[in-house]
Amino acid sequence: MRQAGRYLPEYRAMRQRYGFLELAKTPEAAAEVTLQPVERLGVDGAILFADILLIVEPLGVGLEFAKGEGPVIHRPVRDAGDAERLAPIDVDSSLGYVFETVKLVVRALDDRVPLIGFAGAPFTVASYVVEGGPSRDFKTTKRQMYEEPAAWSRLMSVLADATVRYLTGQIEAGASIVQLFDSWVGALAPEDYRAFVLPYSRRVIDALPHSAPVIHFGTGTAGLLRAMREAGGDVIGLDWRIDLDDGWRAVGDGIAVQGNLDPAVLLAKPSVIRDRAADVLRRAGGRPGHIFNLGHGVYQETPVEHAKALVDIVHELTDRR
Ligand code: 1CP
Repeated sequence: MRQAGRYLPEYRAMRQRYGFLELAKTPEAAAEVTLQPVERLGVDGAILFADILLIVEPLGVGLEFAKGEGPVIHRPVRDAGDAERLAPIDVDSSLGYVFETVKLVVRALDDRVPLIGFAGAPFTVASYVVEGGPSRDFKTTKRQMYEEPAAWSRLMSVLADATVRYLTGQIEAGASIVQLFDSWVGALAPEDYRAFVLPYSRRVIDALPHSAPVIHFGTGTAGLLRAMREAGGDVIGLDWRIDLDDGWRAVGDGIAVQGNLDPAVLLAKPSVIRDRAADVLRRAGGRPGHIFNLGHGVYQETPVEHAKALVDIVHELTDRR
C-alpha cells in the first residue's frame, strides 16, 4: 500500500521543495522518498514512489496534481472521438525517469528488502481519465462502458498495452515484485467486471515476465475475488471490508493473499493496534503465503509512532525481530 506520504515529516519536507509531479520525475528525490518508510519504520518491503496516473501524462489528456486536491485531468475522454485521438504511449521515452528511480532504489537497498514496483490496473486508471479526477460513483465511466463500447475498448487497450511495458520496464530495472492497483474496481457488478474489465487486467498480467510475482489488489472486492483470481496474480490483495480468513476462502487454495488491517486502526493507541494486528494474524493462521499489510494506504493523520509500533508488533508476533 502507499506507505510514503504526508504522515511522514521527512516526506512533507521534500514536498516543500518539490511539486508532486516534479518529485516523481526527479529520480534522486523519488528514490529518497521511497526509502523514507524503510529507514523510519523498518518495513520488510520498499514501495516505489510514483503514482498510478503518471502513465496518463503521455496520453495528452492534461494531467495535473492540483494543490491539496489530488489529481485533475483537464481533457477527459468522453466519447469514441476522444478515445480515437489518444496518443499511443511511448513508455520508454515518457516514463524512463521511473525506471531510473527503480535502479537508484535497488542500488541503495543493497538487498536489505525487496522493492515493490506498481501500476494502476486499466479500469482504475481509465476511471480518472473518463471522470476527469476522483469519483465516488463512477457514473460517467459506467455510462461509457455500457453505451460506448468502442471508446471503452480503445481506452482500456491503450492503457493495458502501456501498462505491460511500464511494469516490464520496472522489473527489468530491478523491482522484485509488482503490484497492480485496481483500487476502485469494487464499484462494479461482478458481471460488468467480467465483461468490461477482467480481459484487460488479464492481458496485462499474462504478458509480464514470470521473474517477478504479481500482487493484484482492489478495495470493496468481496463479491469479485474469484473473478480477480481468474484475471491473474500470484497474490490477491484484500482490504479490511472482509475478514482475512473469509477472503482467503473466497479467493481459494493455492494462492497467496495480502492484507488486511484497516488503516484507521493506526489512528488508535498501540494496545488497540496490537489486538487488531494479532487478529489478522490469527485469521491467517500461520499458513504460508500471507503477506501482512494494511487493507489500503496510510492516512495522513496517522502518528508515525503508531505506524512504527505496527511494524514492531507484527515482527514480534511472527518471530521476525
Ligand atoms: O501531494 C501529495 O503528496 C499527494 C499524495 C500522493 C502520494 C504520496 C499522491 C497523489 N500520490 C502519491 C504517491 C503514490 N500513489 C504511491 C507511492 C507511495 C509510497 O511510496 O508509498 C502509490 C502506490 C500511489 C498509487 C495511487 N495513486 C493509487 C492506488 C493506490 C491506492 O491508494 O488505492 C491511486 C488511486 C492514486 C491516485 C492518487 N494520487 C494522489 C492522490 C491523492 C490519489 C487519490 C485520489 C483519489 O482519491 O481518487
